[in-house]
Amino acid sequence: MTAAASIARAPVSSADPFSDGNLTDPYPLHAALRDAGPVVRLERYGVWALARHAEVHPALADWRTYSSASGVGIQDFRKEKPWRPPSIVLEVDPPLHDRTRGVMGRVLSIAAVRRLRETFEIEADKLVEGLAERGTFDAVTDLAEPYPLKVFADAIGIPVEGRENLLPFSNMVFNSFGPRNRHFHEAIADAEPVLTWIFDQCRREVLAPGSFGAQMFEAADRGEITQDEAPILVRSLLTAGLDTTVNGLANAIYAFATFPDQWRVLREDPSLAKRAFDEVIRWESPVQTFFRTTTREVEVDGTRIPEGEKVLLFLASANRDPRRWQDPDRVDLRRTTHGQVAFGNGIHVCVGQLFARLEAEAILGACLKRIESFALAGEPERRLNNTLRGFARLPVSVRRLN
Ligand code: QZP
Repeated sequence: MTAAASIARAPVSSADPFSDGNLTDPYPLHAALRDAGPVVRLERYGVWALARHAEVHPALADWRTYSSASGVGIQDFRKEKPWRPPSIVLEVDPPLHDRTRGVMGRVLSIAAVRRLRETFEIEADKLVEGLAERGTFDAVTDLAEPYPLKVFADAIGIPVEGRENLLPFSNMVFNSFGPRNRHFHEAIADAEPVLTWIFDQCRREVLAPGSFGAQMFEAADRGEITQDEAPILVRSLLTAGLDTTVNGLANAIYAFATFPDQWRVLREDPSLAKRAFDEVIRWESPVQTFFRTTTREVEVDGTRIPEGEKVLLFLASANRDPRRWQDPDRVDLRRTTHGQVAFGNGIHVCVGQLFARLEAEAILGACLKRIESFALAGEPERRLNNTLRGFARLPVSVRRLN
């Protein structure tokens, strides 16, 4: 079968998933793509879309067919120079992937969670206590941003000074996975000082002893990676570990302000706190989409995708696919979230997810002790990004317990 014939066979959409309209409210597009078929050709970009859970979940697990080595953005590294030097854990396949992934996994381990849990909880309590006292605050700028920028940046081991560069940096990287639209160009408009600062924080001399960052260099000392690779893995922590959890935490507060009955459910049964975050990120996935590249011609439920093609995986759409989830647009802490793909699936599944969960549990736990209910206190303001879904502003008011 030729490429031309296969293109004719898949339904075609002229939609732009990265338009302001679709970034503001992606769910009608997701439904249309799912309903169009198991694979849809996005003619505007010359890429293929998978939007149903039945296709997204197994595609994520099939790294041989759906490669990351050509980049997980719309850019094909074999045809264009990558916007940034590629990640040696994200933008790579086995066997190269496995050595660096092993180092990351050992650093971000359960043992590390045990070591840091108390610190993360103390910081969450301090922050939430002040906010509960105030009663009205911005869940983004007063809570979801400062918390990871304190606890996770401390854990990585970078100095406090200059941390205001971290979110602008991840805003660049997460926009760079999409097309060269306004969001990308605005994000990189003043990139140079930000990139210089980030590069500087990846050096051994600035990283606190015992920190995640320092441990990358210790892994190099043991010969698990090269000395040149250690700073690149520190960069991965700084890129992937902040803005993702910022949006996850903001989306969690938004969920409980939107579904106040679910906060009552959680208050009645705090043991649901672990599952609560999974359900929130199923419902409003911080990482909405990313790409893979086919290594061979592949048949997806009767439709062929040629070799060497970019495939856009709609994680957020799979997470709300009514073929997979009952009443998918509702937050329901009692549902089983098994199979949700907000952290991905397969060998690239989020390596930092234990820490994302720890942060969410610490914040929700601190809120459970002090907050009876959340309500929106103004119009939320979205922050549009080619990959991330979240807010620039989220005004909320809380009713304090007792
Ligand atoms: C970003 C890196 C959802 C992912 C695309 C998040 C991500 C993971 C890893 C890196 C960056 O290694 O730089």
